[in-house]
Amino acid sequence: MRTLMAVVAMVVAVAFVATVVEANQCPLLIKQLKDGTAKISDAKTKGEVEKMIAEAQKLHDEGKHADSVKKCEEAAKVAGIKLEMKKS
Ligand SMILES: [Cu+2]
Repeated sequence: MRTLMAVVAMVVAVAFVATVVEANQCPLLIKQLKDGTAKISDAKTKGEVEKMIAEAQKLHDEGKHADSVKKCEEAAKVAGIKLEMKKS
């Protein structure tokens, strides 16, 4: 019983840390995207990327961090930006 509780506590702790790391990841990626977008000269691409950044921000605000990171990766691809992921 004692072992089971220790395992449960461990799993909860790991899940908690993972969530915090993910939650911190999005603003970091969004910042990189915003900095990179400033250098895009093509107005159409720029608008598209800005829209995706806004969506990523919204997903992050809603707590959907994994989706937000995915959206950031998509935006980076369109923008031609290489994102630096935070190492956990
Ligand atoms: Cu987030």
